[in-house]
Amino acid sequence: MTLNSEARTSVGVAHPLDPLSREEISQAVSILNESLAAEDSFRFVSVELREPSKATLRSGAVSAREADVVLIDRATGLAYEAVIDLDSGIVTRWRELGLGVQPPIMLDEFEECEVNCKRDPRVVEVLAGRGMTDLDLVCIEPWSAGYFGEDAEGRRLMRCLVFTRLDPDDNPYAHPAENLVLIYDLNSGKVVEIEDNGFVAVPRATGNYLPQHVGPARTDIKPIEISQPEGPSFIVTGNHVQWGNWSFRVGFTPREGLVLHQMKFRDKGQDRSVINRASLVEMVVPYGDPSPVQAKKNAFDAGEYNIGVMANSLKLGCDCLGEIQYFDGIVADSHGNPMTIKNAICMHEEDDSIMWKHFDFRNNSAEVRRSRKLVISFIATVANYEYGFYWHLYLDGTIEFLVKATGILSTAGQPAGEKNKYGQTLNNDGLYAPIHQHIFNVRMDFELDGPHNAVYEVDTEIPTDNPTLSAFYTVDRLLETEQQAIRKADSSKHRFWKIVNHNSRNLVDEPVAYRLMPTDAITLAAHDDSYVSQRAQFARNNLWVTAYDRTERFPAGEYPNQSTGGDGLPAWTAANRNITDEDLVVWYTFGMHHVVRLEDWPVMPRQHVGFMLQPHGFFDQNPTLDLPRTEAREQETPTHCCKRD
Ligand code: ABN
Ligand code: CU
Repeated sequence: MTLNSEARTSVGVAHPLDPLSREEISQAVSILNESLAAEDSFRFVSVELREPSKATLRSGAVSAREADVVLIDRATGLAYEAVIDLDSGIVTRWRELGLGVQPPIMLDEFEECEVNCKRDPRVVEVLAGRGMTDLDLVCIEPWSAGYFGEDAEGRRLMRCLVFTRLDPDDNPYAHPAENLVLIYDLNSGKVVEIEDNGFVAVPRATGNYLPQHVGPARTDIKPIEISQPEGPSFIVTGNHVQWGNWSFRVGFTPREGLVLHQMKFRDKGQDRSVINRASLVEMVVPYGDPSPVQAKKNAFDAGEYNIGVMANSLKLGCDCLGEIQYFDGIVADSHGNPMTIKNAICMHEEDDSIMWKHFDFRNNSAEVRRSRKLVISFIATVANYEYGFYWHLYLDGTIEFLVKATGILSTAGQPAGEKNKYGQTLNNDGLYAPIHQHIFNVRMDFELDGPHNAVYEVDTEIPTDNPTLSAFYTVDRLLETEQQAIRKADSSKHRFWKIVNHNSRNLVDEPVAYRLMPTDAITLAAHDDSYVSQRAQFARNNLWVTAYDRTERFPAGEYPNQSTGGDGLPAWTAANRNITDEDLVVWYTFGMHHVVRLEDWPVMPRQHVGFMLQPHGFFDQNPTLDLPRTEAREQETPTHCCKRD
């Protein structure tokens, strides 16, 4: 295919930013299988669209469809990056990554790892020593190995934790085999070491949440149906979405899951660019318990496991309610076969209370307009936890990103009856859940009215000359370089950050702007010298701003699995590039400081964290004045009685 963006759009589905189709994935894989990756020992970690450069997209020039492929040769332990030109069928780049660079863990490596661990007689023996004789009930959980000062000598390692079920639908996280770690090499398929840090009895008390365990469901919860008699207000053409004044393209990658491209807002008849590309690009979950096993739990669930590959197929009425538009996610399995995650992305509208209201008490009249949001989301299961990633677009130009965390705590065992200051005891049979954090990073390639933007930090200050003692005002400080823009939130200063375009002025001749409201602005609690802090430096600060470079995609580096640290944001910002009136990228770190509660067990009620981007002088006035009035209705007499005598 060599259609340009215009032509692709005109046929309705094909656009240079559309993810690779199943056919394109197969084509890229067969080109490699017939040439550089002909040996059986090759595995495909990811096959994804190589996005055209911004310059190509902007020019509307013909752009080749290209695939970025990451592979591993298990025989040698070496990993490779390849670029395939799908139009000409040529491998245009083939690069060996160097011994020790470990691409993300593949889905079928999970299963292989479990099977092979259970085949090892040494493992069988150590499990039996802890009372786990029924291997069908044992769950081997493949945690990423991380890096703790030891050279892995090119091995592709997992630190596998062990849990067991008491029966086939029992929750295994109630029964951790504490102090036991199986160190497994995914390339050789062998257990390389069994780390036994001392016997702790496996807790036996159950923690189940299925109806057969908790009993009959309550009957007082009546159905809620969302009805949109005239259908939803969005228009979907291929991967392009128009909703109210918003328009954007939906993308999906193995590493990030949902990606929003080319987000624009129509203002006075013109589509104004806001963000060119936005996605969740990394997360890290460090545990604060220094015990031998827990101290090494630091999953980078996006970069080490490819969180898009772990996306769920969403179900109407369960994961999403209303008039839903689904998008599939197409990825490759480790043999390069295309795999469709049906309904991986859900898009729908939600009523959102009032947008604005005023009651003019002098003439006794009220004007109200209702708000609604467009929700675009996906949910990934990363072993024990579920993460729902939700973009919310509002009619007034606000953008919100929320992560909803649910699923099951990662648990640990201690002697029954003991307590542990590093975690919450969950029962009296030795089960506890260590304190930990979930820290996320979102990458936003801002293009506010064009690519040349700048960022200010806005603090609220009290003037030194303050006779009334009541004065306060905001001070804008331009963050001129990458180093200046490594910042933490500061609620004592009511701090926020403002992305501006100096060349695009609003009604009062100020640069148009969006502001980033730094909510849930946590940073790493672990010591700066800790291994996890070295590897996840993005999580030491809330704000980073970099000069745009299409190769700078992931804040802990392209390959965080077993990384030793320093890659990604710390390396790029060491160049201290100018970020004033440049094409720039904003990276925001936020998250959930998870001090575990009893209520989080046995399955966690959803918690959410996130942040908001709001127009701040981007429009000349409230952009929702033209929203239609809605009909006031008489309350109908409830058909189902709500009164009790
Ligand atoms: N939640 C951490 C994790 C991810 C994948 C596999 C095991 C554990
Ligand atoms: Cu948690």
